[in-house]
Amino acid sequence: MTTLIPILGDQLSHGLASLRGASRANSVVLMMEVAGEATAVRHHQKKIAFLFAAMRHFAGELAADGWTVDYVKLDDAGNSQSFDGEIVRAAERHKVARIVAVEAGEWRVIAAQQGWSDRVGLPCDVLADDRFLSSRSDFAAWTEGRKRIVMEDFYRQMRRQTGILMDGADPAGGRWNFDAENRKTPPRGMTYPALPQFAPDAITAQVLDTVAAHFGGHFGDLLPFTMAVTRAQALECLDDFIAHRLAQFGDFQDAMVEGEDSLFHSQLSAAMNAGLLLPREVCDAAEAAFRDGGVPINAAEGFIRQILGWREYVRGIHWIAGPDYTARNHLKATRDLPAFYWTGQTDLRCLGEAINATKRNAQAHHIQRLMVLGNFAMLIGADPVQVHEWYLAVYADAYEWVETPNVIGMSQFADGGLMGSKPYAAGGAYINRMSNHCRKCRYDVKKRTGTGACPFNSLYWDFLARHRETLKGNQRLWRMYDGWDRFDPGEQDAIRAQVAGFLASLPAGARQWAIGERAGGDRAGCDSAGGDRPA
Ligand code: FAD
Ligand code: DLZ
Repeated sequence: MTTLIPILGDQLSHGLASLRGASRANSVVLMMEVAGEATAVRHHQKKIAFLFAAMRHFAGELAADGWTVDYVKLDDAGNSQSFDGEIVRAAERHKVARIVAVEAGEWRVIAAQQGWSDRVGLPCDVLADDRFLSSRSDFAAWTEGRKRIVMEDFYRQMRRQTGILMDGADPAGGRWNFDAENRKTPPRGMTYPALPQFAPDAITAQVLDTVAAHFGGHFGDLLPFTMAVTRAQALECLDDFIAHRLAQFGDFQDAMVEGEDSLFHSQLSAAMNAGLLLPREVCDAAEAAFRDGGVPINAAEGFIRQILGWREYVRGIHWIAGPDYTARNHLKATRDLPAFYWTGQTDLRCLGEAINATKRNAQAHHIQRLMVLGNFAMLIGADPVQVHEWYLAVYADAYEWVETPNVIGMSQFADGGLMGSKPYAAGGAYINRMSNHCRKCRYDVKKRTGTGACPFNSLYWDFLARHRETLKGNQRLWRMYDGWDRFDPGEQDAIRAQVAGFLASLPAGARQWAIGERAGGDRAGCDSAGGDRPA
């Protein structure tokens, strides 16, 4: 009576629910590299390499721990290149009696999991993914009867529930939130600690060859590849962050600096979302550093809020929003995402920096994602589906459970306010305050209209004016509308003309891929609600 335990690429945790309840003697763990996933959107080359390398190392660890592991490599003969096909083949290979899986983080894959029982004619249990601090049902229960589903309220509830950063019934440090202290500008000449780097071993080197051969046409730089691909390496990264960067995380959390890709950020999201690190242990490590006196409260609280608060909150929103969330388009935005999101070739310095960091690392930090890339896409009226597909493809930490609430909700306001109470729209002044990009930019951040004016400025005002009917009832925006109304009609016309000219000059759109579409040649082997972000 063999049980088949499929483990997906973002389920690389030794304590996974399906493994916890299983016996090594009667189980076969199935892991599958399939082109269908790598091309569901054309994922960044580095993201595919990271996942395949992490999967192969994890399989090796399971085998060393006494599990029977059936690992299907991308190039293996007969690989059907889809989860469904591999489940059927493995069920036949191993004379399986039942399947036990853990629920995927994406509606598309959940639908596939729900069909496995019929496909193989065997029972298939799909267990809840309990690697989070709040379950799907707990979050849904928490939202019930609430007038507002606000991150800050949820976060306080999570602090109480978990006891993280609590002194009895009170928040450690006497306040729940120290965000007001977390918007500093880094002084000139500040230095930033280097990130740990891991030279590819023989397993990873083989993966790099596979990815180059099959997905070399995808966005992003495959090399150099220095990412952590095992739990031991991820723990090293966590220790390094706590020792060298956490203390200043809070102060400079929202800063952007030319040529500095990571600043004081943890860069732990890819490892956490693949399951190499668990959120509780990351929060505990940050709290311990605070309790030991090495890290100030604004840093520890600011960091823990990102994980215990935002990460859990966005996951909860993903599940309550349902499978049609990505189809929401509250602002009726239809413009193609400009081609430079895929090439990095733009003379807007802040966008170029963020896109090129993304290209190099499959990573960009929060303010780049929200206030540069997302803000620009929303201001120009980019189609939210295209924006969603871009984010899902290009970031190593992107899976729908975490990406869609951030993109469809927080950054594009396409959900009309389920996730945030107002759009995160900003002009050039915000980017200038939080970065040193504008100094070297060819556009003048102080100018709203005329030759060389920073496009963010006119786009910001035009966005507000364009969406007045939709947004005018929003109490948090009256000050901005007051600002618009103070412009004389001539200035308002000049802003509109400036935007029309700019939009006409944008490079033609380049929708690379749509979920569900497949191109033969690309198949391998075959074909602010919480109020703690600026606005
Ligand atoms: P740090 O700044 O060090 O933060 C610590 C941790 O907090 C992160 O590792 C992450 O686990 C968590 N976190 C912080 N903010 C969020 C958030 N808003 N949602 C979820 N977790 C959060 N994060 C992803 O993990 N995957 C995504 O696909 C993703 N897409 C995003 C898209 C947009 C438009 C925006 C605005 C944000 C997105 N984020 C996403 C959140 C955030 O930008 C990244 O988690 C962060 O940049 C990862 O870098 P880091 O590990 O250095 O984070
Ligand atoms: C993202 C991704 C990619 C590119 N490739 C694979 C793969 O070959 N095998 C696998 O098990 N998982 C992969 N993943 C992650 C899945 O897409 C992810 O598990 C689902 O989207 C659910 O979150």
